[in-house]
Parts: sequence; structure tokens; C-alpha cells
Amino acid sequence: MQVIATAGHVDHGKSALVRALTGMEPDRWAEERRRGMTIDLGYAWLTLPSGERLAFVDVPGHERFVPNMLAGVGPVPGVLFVVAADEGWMPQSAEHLAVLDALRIRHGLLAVTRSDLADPGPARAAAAEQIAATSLGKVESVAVSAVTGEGLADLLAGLARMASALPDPEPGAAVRLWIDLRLAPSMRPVRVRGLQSLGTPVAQAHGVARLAVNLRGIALGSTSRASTSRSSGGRGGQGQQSPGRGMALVEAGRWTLTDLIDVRLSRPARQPATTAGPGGRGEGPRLPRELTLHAGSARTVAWVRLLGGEIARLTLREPLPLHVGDRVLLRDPGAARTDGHPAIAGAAVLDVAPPPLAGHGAAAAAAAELGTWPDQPTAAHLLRRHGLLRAGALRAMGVTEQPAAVTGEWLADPPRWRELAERLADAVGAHAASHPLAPGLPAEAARAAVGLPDRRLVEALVRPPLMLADGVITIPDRPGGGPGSGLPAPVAAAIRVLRADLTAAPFLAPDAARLRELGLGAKAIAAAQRAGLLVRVSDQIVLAPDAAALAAGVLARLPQPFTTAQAREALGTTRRVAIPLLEYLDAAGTTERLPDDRRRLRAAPGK
Ligand SMILES: Nc1nc2c(ncn2[C@@H]2O[C@H](COP(=O)(O)OP(=O)(O)OP(=O)(O)O)[C@@H](O)[C@H]2O)c(=O)[nH]1
Ligand SMILES: [Mg+2]
Repeated sequence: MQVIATAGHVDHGKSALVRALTGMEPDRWAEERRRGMTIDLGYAWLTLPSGERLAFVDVPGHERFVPNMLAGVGPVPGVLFVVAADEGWMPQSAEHLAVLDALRIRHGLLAVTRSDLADPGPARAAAAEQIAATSLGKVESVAVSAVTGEGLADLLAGLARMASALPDPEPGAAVRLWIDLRLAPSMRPVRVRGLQSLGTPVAQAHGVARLAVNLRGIALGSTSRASTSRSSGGRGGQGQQSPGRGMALVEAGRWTLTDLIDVRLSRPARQPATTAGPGGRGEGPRLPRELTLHAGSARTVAWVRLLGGEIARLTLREPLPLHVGDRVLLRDPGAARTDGHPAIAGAAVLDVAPPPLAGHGAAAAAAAELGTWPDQPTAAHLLRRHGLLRAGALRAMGVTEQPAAVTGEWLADPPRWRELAERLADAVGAHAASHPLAPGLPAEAARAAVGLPDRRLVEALVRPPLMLADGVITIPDRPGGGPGSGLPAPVAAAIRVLRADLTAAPFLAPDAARLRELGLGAKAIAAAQRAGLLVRVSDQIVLAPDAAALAAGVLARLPQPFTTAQAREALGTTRRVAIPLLEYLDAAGTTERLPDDRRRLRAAPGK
């Protein structure tokens, strides 16, 4: 199924043409038939000779009902543009064309109606020229009469050609069903009982399709007047379940509900450039601060802040489900159309969760960055701007590519990730310098210091020379002893004295009295140990780091196996040190304790 919309000036025969083509009545409301004018969207369809079905959204042409027209054309890929032979190009012809252009609709067909009343030639030529200057480009045109039926067969053939040229819907695309009648509430989960398309029950539907959805447990809203375009929705409407136009059924997790977006404004192709607003650099459009934003069948108030160039930040009165790359319309409902240029601008949504603009120059910097983006930003663009994003958030922004995660579901911009690793190393180094006796920087403190949103990111950022153990990040192989050991000067001095003692008598570990004398408490000893200046052999015994290797050399010269007393004597120490040292060597696999309590050296590896 394909869906196209009508467009054109009031009374030019849009509805009559749809009626003649489909045999269905697009003006559904008694008031419309009484007034002979379309007020709200009308729906009809036909089956093409190929068997494919083509649905029409018939829009009102009257200037007063432009918001309803906008609700109808939003997601539609093609359009049947109507101009009357006897009236020719008119103001709403131009306004509707500007809307189609702002939405970048690329497929169209021109019908010159009421050709039984006048020569269709001049109207056809004028319309074709206007249309050619827009995103629709050169279109086929057919002169028709809904009264005599002349030209209808040609028109049908043209519609079939256009339908076959429309882009194929992408089957995996996220579902967003804009509501244009009276159905479905805001963001509350709903259960779908059944689908109908063009009057027929269906199991599935693809792409841009018209669909009636039967929802379980949702009270239908009252049958509001056709011209009522929107019940009060948005924030205030979260709890109200009376459904209305402008709300949408959306696939869970695939959309960002947002009231703040960054966009690129684009004037219609045929509108000459105007001078820039304040802060612009010559190219930017001039816009009022408050506009009506139309997206799908929704409309809301948008407050405009120009950031620079064609980039603007929009604050929406109600949040809408949007993707990056969406096209939205901005309209100034109060603006008089002075020179035939409708007060309509299109905009490409570049970011649906933009970061706050903090500080001097932030707006200009954002404009400079976003100015380089295409209308359809990629994962790389968004990651560069946001630094870190959860995969789910990126998907909800409308990006389907999934870059590799740095941890869990976190994605990172590679340069930002390297920078964060450096900042973490700096934070750990700074902490070690200011807290030399602390065991290291706790991971949670590191998370806060680097400004990361998740502890797991800290863990993923720890890489040599950093080490994470017991929830604490350290730099274990900082060169010991010399400057940079990170020890406070008095501790470093005391350790130097202790090391001198141990150089003279490597196995005479300092006793408690000596440590007291040197002013070395448990924390200082632990810090010296982490700095690689001491080795703890047991709770009470500390030696120089090379003590174990020295001891192995001494013990190798003893007859094997040897007793504890022989070892103590050879090492020149006391039982207080010898016993823990031998146990330490046993544990290290340097010595082996035999059942008779004697020991022997194990063969060194490689021997
Ligand atoms: N003679 C003649 N009259 C036509 C033709 N098509 C439409 N009309 C008449 O033109 C008038 C307007 O037609 P509609 O189809 O309502 O026009 P519309 O474009 O839908 O108008 P709005 O929806 O209000 O914008 C009606 O009186 C129609 O009967 C045609 O091909 N020939
Ligand atoms: Mg009509």
C-alpha cells in the first residue's frame, strides 16, 4: 500500500477528484457537505491495475485549515497536486507547495482539474513552473474533469507510475503511528487487539500506511468536531486518556520523547535568502521567537533560539516522539503573507537530546559543530557531540547502526574515551600526591572526579599503569624510593634510614621499638610497601624487597636439607625473623619444608 495526499488551493476540485477516482466520499462530515468545503482530513482509496492499493489523504485547501492540512501531509511520500484550469495558480497553491518543499517530498503528480470549464494550458504551465523549483522537481501533469470524467484514465495511469516510483518502506524501521482521527492516548503502554487497513483486517502493515488500530482497554474519545485538531495533550495530558490527534502510537524504546531539539532550518528552495537574525553569519533565516511546530499530525508551540548560521534550538511546549533526521515544519500562524512567500520553514532535526549550552560561546560552538552535520546524523556525529551514550539512548534517537560498546551498553566517542582515560590517570596521580598514605583512589571518588555517569565506565577506563583492586585505583609500579614515590618527605627519610639498616644487615628486620623511633606507623609502612620500598614477610616483619633473593643465595650454600637453626645462623638473624622468613620462602616456592621440619631449596626454574 502507498499513501499520497492531495494539495492545492481551496475549491480547486481536490475532493471531487478523489471522489471521482475512488468512488468514496472524502468529505465525511455533514458540515463539510453543507458548506461544500473540506474542513478536516478525508480518507479514500482505490486498487490500481497492478493490484496495489493506493490511499488518499484529502486535505482542506482553505487558509484557515492549514493546520489540518499539515497534519495530513507529514509522513506522506507522494502528492497529487491540484490546480483548477479556470483559476490557475493561487495563494494556497503556493502555501501548500511550500509545505511539500519544506518536508522535502519528492514524488508528485499535477492534476489540472475543472478542465471542462477552461483551457487547462495556462494553469498547467504556471503550476509546472512553480513545482519544478521545489523538492518535487519536474512532475507529470494531466488535465482532468471530475464532472465529465475526461482524463481520469490518464490520471490513474500516472498515479500508478508514481506509486511504483515511491521508495520501498524499510521493514525494520521504528513504528510511529501519528493519530489523525480519534484514538489512543499518550505514552501509556497499550495492547493491540487488531489492525485494519483501508477497511480490511490485516496481520501486518509496512512503511507509510494508513492503519486503524484496535486497542484493548482504551476508552474512545468523544466524536469531536472535525475541525477540532487536538485535545489537550502533552505534559498536562499524560494522565488523561481521552485520545486525540497529534498523539502517536510508538514502538517502545525506539523513540525519544523530547521537548528540546536542535535543528537545521531550511527555507523553501524557491524563497530568496534573507538577511541573518542577530548573531547569524549572513545565511541564517529570520524567524520570530515563537512558532508553531508541526511534526506528523502533531503541532505544538516552539520557542526558537538561533544558535548561529541555520542552526537553532527549539523548546517545545509539549514533548513529541522524534528521531534525528526527522523533518518538521515551522509556521508563523500570525504572519501576513505579504509577498506571496508563505511563512513556512522546514527543519531537519539534528539532536533530540541536546546538551545544555553552558557558558560564553557555547551557542556559537554548538552551531559550528552542528553546521557540519548532514540532515541525517550518524552514530559517529552523535557520539562526538555527547561523548558517551547508552546504546538504548542512541537507538531511541533514531540511529540504527550500533558501534561497539566500551562496557555494558555504553558507547563512547574514541577521542573522548582516550581523554577520559588521561583524566582518570591524572585524578589518581593527584590523589596519590595529596594522600600519599591512602591505598589509592576509590573507584566511586574517581567516577565523581572524572564526571562519569556510571561506575562501570571507571572500571573500563583503568588500564596500565593504573590498577584496580578492592574498589581502589592505584599506580603500583611508580618508581620507588626516589622522587615520585609519593611519600611525604619525613616518611621517605625514615624509610631511607630503615633501608640503610637493612643494607648493613639484610635479615635483621626492625622491631617495634626501632619503627617507633623512626616514626613509622602501620600506614607509613603500608605506603612504603605499595611504593615498592619494603616487603612485608609477616605481620610483624618487614625487609627490603631483595631480601627473599638474598636469602635464597645464602641458603643455597648450606648442605641440603638444612634445619631452621642452620638457616638462622647462616642468615645472621634471630628466630623472630628466621621462622617467618622461611615460611615466606616456603609459600613463594623457594624452599620446601620436609616432614621432619628440615627444609631444602627447590630447583630454581630453568635449572
Ligand atoms: N465543472 C467542474 N466542476 C468541478 C470539477 N471539480 C470540482 N468541481 C467543483 O468545484 C467545487 C469545489 O470542488 P471541491 O472538490 O470541493 O474542491 P476542493 O479542492 O476539495 O476544496 P476544499 O477542500 O475546500 O479546499 C465544487 O463545487 C465542485 O463541484 C470539475 O472537474 N469540473
Ligand atoms: Mg475538498
